[in-house]
Amino acid sequence: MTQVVTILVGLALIGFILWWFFGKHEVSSAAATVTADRQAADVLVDGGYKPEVVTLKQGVPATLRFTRKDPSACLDRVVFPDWGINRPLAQDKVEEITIDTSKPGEYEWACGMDMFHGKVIIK
Ligand SMILES: [Cu+2]
Repeated sequence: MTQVVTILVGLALIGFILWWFFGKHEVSSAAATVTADRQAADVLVDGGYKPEVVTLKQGVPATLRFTRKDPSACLDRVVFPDWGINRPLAQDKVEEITIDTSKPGEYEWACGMDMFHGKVIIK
């Protein structure tokens, strides 16, 4: 009997880990909306970044629209170290950041203190 319970608890735990991993991944990733010769994606800044991963098409001019809802000073800047971008985010305002999509790759962004992270994937 004890063994059965142990196995059930183990399976439940594995299920939970899979759900956590898969669910989180699914929620936090998004592709940009491509219209004619431009693409854009919205990122909500509220206790982190939603989505955390934005996929962009290579060669199509791109804009990321950051909207900060979070009142904490922690998230009041967004930094893209690869492109030398360091932009203040005013609360409840949309900050548009133009992204150079000429080179494919993965480019991380972070808050001003490097605590919260997001990523742009260009392909
Ligand atoms: Cu921070």
